[in-house]
This record gives sequence, C-alpha cells and structure tokens, in this order.
Amino acid sequence: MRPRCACDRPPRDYPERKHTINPTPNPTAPPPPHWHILGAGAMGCLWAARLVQQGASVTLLLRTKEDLRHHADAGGQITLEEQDVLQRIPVQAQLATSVITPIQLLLVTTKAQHVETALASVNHAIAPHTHIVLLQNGIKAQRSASADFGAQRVYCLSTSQGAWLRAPLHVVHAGSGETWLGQLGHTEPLDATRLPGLPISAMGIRTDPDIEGRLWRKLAVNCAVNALTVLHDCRNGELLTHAQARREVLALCAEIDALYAALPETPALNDLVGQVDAVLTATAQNFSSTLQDFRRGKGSELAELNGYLCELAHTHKLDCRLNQDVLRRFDTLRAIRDERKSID
Ligand code: KPL
Repeated sequence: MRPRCACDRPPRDYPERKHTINPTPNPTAPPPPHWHILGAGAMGCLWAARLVQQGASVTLLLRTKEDLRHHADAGGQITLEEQDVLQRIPVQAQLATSVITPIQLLLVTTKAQHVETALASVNHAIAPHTHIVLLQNGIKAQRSASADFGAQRVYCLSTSQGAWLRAPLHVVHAGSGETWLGQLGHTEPLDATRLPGLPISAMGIRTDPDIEGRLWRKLAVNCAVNALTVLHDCRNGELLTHAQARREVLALCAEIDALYAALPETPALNDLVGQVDAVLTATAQNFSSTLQDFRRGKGSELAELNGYLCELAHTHKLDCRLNQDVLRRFDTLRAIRDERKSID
C-alpha cells in the first residue's frame, strides 16, 4: 500500500496561541523593515511568519486572484503550526503584478523553475537598491539571477528546515534545521545588516563565505535522492533499505561524483555516498519535496537538478546517462499520472 503523505492527515483540534502585535507603537521609532515575498508555498509562509515574529512587516506577492481569495478566506493571516500549536500571523497580500512602490527587501521562495518568471512579474518594482534573497534547491536559478541583477545584491539561502502546507497559507513547521546565507562570487564576510529583520536565530541563519560550494554540494545530494524517491514512491529512508533503490543510489552517486570531478565549475565532492546517507538517515521519515510535488500534481524541480547537471555535462561532452535515465523514467511516470488525472 502506498504510504500516506503527511499532507493527507485529517485536521485535528489544536491549542491556539495568538500572535500579539505591539498595541502602542512608538511614533518616533523607525518603521519596521518591509519584506515582500514571492512564493506563498510552505517555505514562503514559514519565512513570512518568522519575519513578522521578528518585527518586520510582510507583503505576500501572489500570482493569481484565486491566491488572493485564499488570503482573504484565511482572514489575511498565515497559520503556523508547530508541535501541535497553532499561531495566526497577519500578513498583507497583493498581486505581484500590481506592486507599485519600489521593493526594498525581496525574498523569493518559489520553486527553482519559477524564479525567472516570478522575478519578471515584479521587475517594474525592482530598484537599484532592492536586495533579492533566493531560497531554492539547485544553483541554476541563483546563478542566473546573480548574473541578471548583479551578484552584489543577490543573496542565496540554503536550508534544511522542514515545512509543508496543510492548506493554503497553513504551514506546518516539521523540523528545525540550519540555514546558510551568502552571495555567489563573494567570499568576504557578508554584512547581514543589509537585510534587516531577518529571523537570524529563529531560522538558525549563519553566513557562509562559500555558499556556492554549499549549493553545489546540496545539488549533488538532491540529484542522487529526489528523482529516485518518486521512481520508488518512497520515504527518503527507504533509499537506504530497499535493495534495488539502494543500487540505483550508489550508481547515481558514482556518476555525479565523476561529473563533479570533471566539470570546471563544480567543487570536488568528498564522499558523496556518505553525505547522501547522512541526509537519508536524518530525514528517513520524510517525503522528498519532489515526491510531495509529484503527488500533488505539481510541476517538478528536476530540470533544475539532474536536468541542470546534464546540461553542464552536455556542454563539456561528459557522460551523464544515469541522470538522463532518471529524468526519462520520471517523465514517463508523470505522463501516466497526468493521463490518469484526465480520465478521473
Ligand atoms: O532537500 C531535500 C528535498 O526534499 O528537496 C532532501 C535532501 C531530499 C530532503 O528531503
């Protein structure tokens, strides 16, 4: 039997904690930092909640009128669920295309494949002083935004915080983790005061002068794990214990390792199998983000993961047949899923 996705769980009764806002704001105090967030998925909602808790004001930039309706139906609040306690956190929202004031602080939490379109939808409100913070898997979108907007004002986050959406604007914080912040091509210490209101301690944020290396290494792990969890329809931990899946993990790791050793832009990987196993052990009960997206009928990030690695491999005429093979098998499964959906 297919394991139940955590997102299928029925609602329960929870204790509630109200998020209180200072009732008597000091009129002489500087206004709180104002963050705009593109992408109201699990990560967008979690970060919006944390930013408000940190004293910032937040506007969610939504894509469709239906998204706006969800925001109105939710009373203009995000529900943050942590250890069975619910908190309701007020946030503003508007259509991304209707922002008129120049954005000061922009956090992009869309899936990697949507970053370019999302940024294009607010391009008219991005000013020379706008700081753009990206939180995605992979490194392709971050490289391309850094090239387009200038690496000095683009920041990249890499996080192992776990979150999923129970319903629109209702996020479950599933596990604390660490979060790293840095800029591509900038190895000098980062001045985090340029990003006021960032929830440094609540999100375990630390700066990494080599965020590029970190994103490449995480990409290698995601290339070895995410597609296979869909092909085997399994929790992360089952890639350690299921014999056929295990053989595929090891073979894929060997190919990724060889690619990283040969490609000019990638760092050497020190024991990829060890890193993959550590992630699979730590997240054994979780469903990968790619499997969650697949089960919800959403688009996949694989073109930004194994697909990007294959793009680089082709440019340098390197063998990437196992990565191509998982992409091909994934496409077949997706076509079957979509056909079933159209029959239902
Ligand atoms: O980052 C992940 C993801 O799900 O995208 C892994 C490493 C697979 C952990 O679930």
